[in-house]
Amino acid sequence: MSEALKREAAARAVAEITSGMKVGLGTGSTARHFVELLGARVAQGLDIVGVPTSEATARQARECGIPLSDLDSLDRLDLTVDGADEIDPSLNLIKGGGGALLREKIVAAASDAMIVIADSSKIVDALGRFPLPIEVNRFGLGATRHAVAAIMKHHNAQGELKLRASGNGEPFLTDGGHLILDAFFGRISQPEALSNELLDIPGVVQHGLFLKMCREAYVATPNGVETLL
Ligand code: ABF
Repeated sequence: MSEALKREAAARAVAEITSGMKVGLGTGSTARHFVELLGARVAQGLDIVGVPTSEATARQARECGIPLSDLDSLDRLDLTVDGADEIDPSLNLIKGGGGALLREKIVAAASDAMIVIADSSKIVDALGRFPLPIEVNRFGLGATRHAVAAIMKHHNAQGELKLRASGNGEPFLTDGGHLILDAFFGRISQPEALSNELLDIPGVVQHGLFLKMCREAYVATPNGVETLL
């Protein structure tokens, strides 16, 4: 989908931001548009503070002149605006294709509301076509991988479990210094059970299923931006 559509979804979300708000700033190419457009509003006098969900977003937000804070100084945020890799009809999400899922989930959970911005390619009937990112500790990787594979089998996963690599072939490292396993399910029929089972594995730091966290999604189509509730 085109950058223009992502930008339209982002612009719809920027219209929700008013002075005085504490705003979680998402990560990814759609969220980049949001941060850029928000920065333009700040330059015009919008008085907000942003909490970034990644080092990349923090850098961009600083360049755009958005005042930043963190969840040590602020307990709660009004709103987080972020992208997603998949959105199901209940607004459950897969996130983490960009590798920022842990901070994205911490920031979204500390927010009174989460708005997702996306183009219509992210809409699915059921989650799982996009590989589920699972952030894991480096220690005990083999045992964690074995435990995740067993859960995948139990959930009838149709594909493999892969350690994510970065461009140079080395393992991808998250901002928190963890690794990511990408789990190809094909279709996730019991997302809540899967979420709980994954979080029961000691080496799993967090996973990319965002269940019942998204209040609404602004989805850009060639015919305009639709709001999904
Ligand atoms: C973040 O960026 C991630 O959770 C998700 O993986 C990704 C979506 O990226 P894009 O907007 O570039 O498709 O929101």
